[in-house]
Amino acid sequence: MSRTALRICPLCEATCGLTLTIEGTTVTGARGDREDVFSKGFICPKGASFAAVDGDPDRLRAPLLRVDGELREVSWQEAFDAVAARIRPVVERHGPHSVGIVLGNPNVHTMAGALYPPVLIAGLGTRSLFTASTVDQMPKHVSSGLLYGDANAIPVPDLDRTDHLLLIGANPLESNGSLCTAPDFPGRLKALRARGGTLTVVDPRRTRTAALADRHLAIRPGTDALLLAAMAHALFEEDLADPGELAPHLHGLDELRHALRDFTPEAVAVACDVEAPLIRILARELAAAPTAAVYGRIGSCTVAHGTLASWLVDVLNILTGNLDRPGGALFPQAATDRTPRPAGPGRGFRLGRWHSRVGRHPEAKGELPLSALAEEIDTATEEGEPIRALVVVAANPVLSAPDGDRLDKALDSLDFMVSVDPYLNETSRHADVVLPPPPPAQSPHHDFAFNTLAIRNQVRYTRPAVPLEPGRMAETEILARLTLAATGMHGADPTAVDALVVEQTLGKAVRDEHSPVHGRAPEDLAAQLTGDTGPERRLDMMLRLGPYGDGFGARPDGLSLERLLAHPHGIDLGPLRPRLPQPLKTPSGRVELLPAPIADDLPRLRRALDAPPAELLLVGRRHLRSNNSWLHNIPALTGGSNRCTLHIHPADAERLGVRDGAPVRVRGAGGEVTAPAEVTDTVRPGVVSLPHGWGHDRPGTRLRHAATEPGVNVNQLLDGRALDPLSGNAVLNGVPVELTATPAATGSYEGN
Ligand SMILES: Nc1nc2c(c(=O)[nH]1)N[C@H]1C(S)=C(S)[C@@H](COP(=O)(O)OP(=O)(O)OC[C@H]3O[C@@H](n4cnc5c(=O)[nH]c(N)nc54)[C@H](O)[C@@H]3O)O[C@H]1N2
Ligand SMILES: Nc1nc2c(c(=O)[nH]1)N[C@H]1C(S)=C(S)[C@@H](COP(=O)(O)OP(=O)(O)OC[C@H]3O[C@@H](n4cnc5c(=O)[nH]c(N)nc54)[C@H](O)[C@@H]3O)O[C@H]1N2
Ligand code: SF4
Ligand SMILES: [Mo]
Repeated sequence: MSRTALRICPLCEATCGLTLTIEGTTVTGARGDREDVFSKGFICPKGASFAAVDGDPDRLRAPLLRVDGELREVSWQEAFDAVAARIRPVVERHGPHSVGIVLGNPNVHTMAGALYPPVLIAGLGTRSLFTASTVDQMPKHVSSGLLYGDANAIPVPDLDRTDHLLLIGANPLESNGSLCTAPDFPGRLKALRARGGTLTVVDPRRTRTAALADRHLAIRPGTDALLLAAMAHALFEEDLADPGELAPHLHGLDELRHALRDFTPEAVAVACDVEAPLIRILARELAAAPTAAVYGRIGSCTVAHGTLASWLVDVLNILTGNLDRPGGALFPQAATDRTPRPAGPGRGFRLGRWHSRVGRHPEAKGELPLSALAEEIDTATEEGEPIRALVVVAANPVLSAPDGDRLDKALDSLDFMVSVDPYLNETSRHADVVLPPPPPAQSPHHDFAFNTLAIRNQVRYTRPAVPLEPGRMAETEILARLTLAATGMHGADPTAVDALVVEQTLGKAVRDEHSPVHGRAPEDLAAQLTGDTGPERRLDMMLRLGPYGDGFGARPDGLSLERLLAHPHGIDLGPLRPRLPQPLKTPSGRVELLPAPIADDLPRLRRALDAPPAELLLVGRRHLRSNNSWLHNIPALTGGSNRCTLHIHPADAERLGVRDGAPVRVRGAGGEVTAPAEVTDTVRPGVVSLPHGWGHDRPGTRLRHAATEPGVNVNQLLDGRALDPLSGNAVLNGVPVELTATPAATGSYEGN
């Protein structure tokens, strides 16, 4: 007999509600949940393939332990015993920083990833923390930290109400959006145009998003900061800079104007390959629109001036009065946010509180650059111990970070490595212990992170759609047990981790005079928590303490887990609302328009004006049916146009003797790969594009379908040295490369 169950999709940031069809305990289909308060039935091909993703026969079913060089299935007990026995001696002998932690992208798509890594990091006391953020959005965190005093205060474009969207280096028609959670992003862009609004897309490729736009600027990769600086300059010069109601909350407007004086449209035009009059038009359009939002993503972050570009995105929103107003870019307020404290000065945001040992990279948000992981393992210095043990949760840095070959070797040299991963892949194959989480249908879901980035305030929670298979362990319990094993409390009840967090959080809340539970007894509050599991009780606690919460009875109409469970399709909490100055945590209590680290980095941007452009620059791309490195094993999501080919413009192909379909050798600072050419005028001249997440041809993995069409690892072209200095973010776009048409131009694909 078949039944249905609701499950929020974990496969991208859009967080669509799905209705799963279930036969017995097997998911057999998925469709969009039309009653979902946020996604209203939208689904994409990935969500529609949920059953195949969930039921992939290559998913690991039991923990693996390396015995005599080989990974063998063992019991959970044996696996955690090994973790405890092997990590603790490393900590005791070499100190906490010799244990590294790597957190990958899916952690923001699981409850386990939101709730337990912070406890693990604090418990270990290690500074060797690396996450996918430094190959992604760290520049935006740094920019927000400096502007607003809070690295997580990221304004999102008000897609449904804006009159004008300037979209930079993002391709939501393939990615479905990022740092802007919006189910049916494509439909919302079409609606923007249908209501008379305008869409401008800045991208070196004519993407499907660009094809939808009123205007597409095929900018030279890596030069967006120059373009945006020139637009800001034009606003000042033409007296169009008018922050309006924001003015009392701003600090440094005159200094900003002065700092941008050299970046005239005429000065940047050659570097950006965008004509100066057009830059002025863009600035005027932005200022003239009744409301407008500037929004930048991967193409504006993973570049040499990523932090400056991210900062300038917000600067333009501020100068045109669009920050924090409907139709502009606003700060969401999620249900599990802390109760907002009254506006006032805060502690601010600091960079570089410590540095990486080898490359001396400053920490950002407590993290070191993922690009530096290999050297932190394979290079000894007098500074301190190299990393000798590694905890990897939901990450595949061998493919997603620069120079996978070096990282491959470095991982092999570790004393101990544990991976929490459903697959034996390019990274987890190096682990001594692999702890496989259950498939998503067996896991609960709540979007702690993405609700803070959503274009509408709303809250949804789905319980596991099917029970845990025998022999499976919930990922929340895996991470709780891993935390205990790694921090010297091996064998303790895993619910102790939740109890500890609850005790600390409630203890703090009752001491906080602005909390709805001020002065109450933490034990009484803890006793009121509902939920079947530790993670559910923690969700209940966060909801009840949060901005919409019931305050444990103080606001009887407020949110709680119980209330949420009574609304299986979610609860809409309304459109984004202006919130300033409350979110500001700068010491001045105002928006710091020209923070010192930004001002200090501007000379580097000025020098970029005179740098001769490389002949060929590499950029990435995403495909609608992809998800970084880990969906190439699903037959329904591969094939067709979802291939690892090198996009090259016809003029470049002709000049370099490259034929469509023929293998081309691409060389970069970190190595070379050979991929078939796809001659297309969707890339601008002087730019080639390879997607990331491919290169499934290493031995010792268990990704049978992915191995049939492995593709090549684009990140092998990088050596890890090119970083945005403020954020430590890898430069993944705008990378100089050289091409050689291989002589065997047979038209067939031979890989490397
Ligand atoms: N050249 C280039 N490189 C890039 C990018 C680019 O645009 N260009 N993009 C970058 C970006 S934005 C990101 S976010 C990173 C992503 O980089 P990563 O986070 O390293 O890579 P993913 O491919 O998302 O791999 C996630 C891992 O998690 C596992 N996994 C899947 N589901 C679960 C789960 O529920 N629980 C657990 N524990 N594990 C799970 C998968 O098997 C896989 O091993 O890649 C970056 N790399
Ligand atoms: N289908 C699919 N969806 C995904 C993912 C996936 O792998 N596949 N990954 C998820 C993740 S982890 C993330 S972070 C998001 C990313 O979401 P997006 O940022 O929307 O993703 P991309 O498709 O990489 O879009 C980046 C665009 O920037 C362009 N670009 C490259 N260099 C430059 C430059 O210098 N300047 C400008 N202006 N543009 C440039 C590229 O051509 C590309 O079209 O997507 C998420 N969603
Ligand atoms: S758009 Fe994203 S969240 Fe929605 S169904 Fe597709 S993959 Fe899932
Ligand atoms: Mo990402």
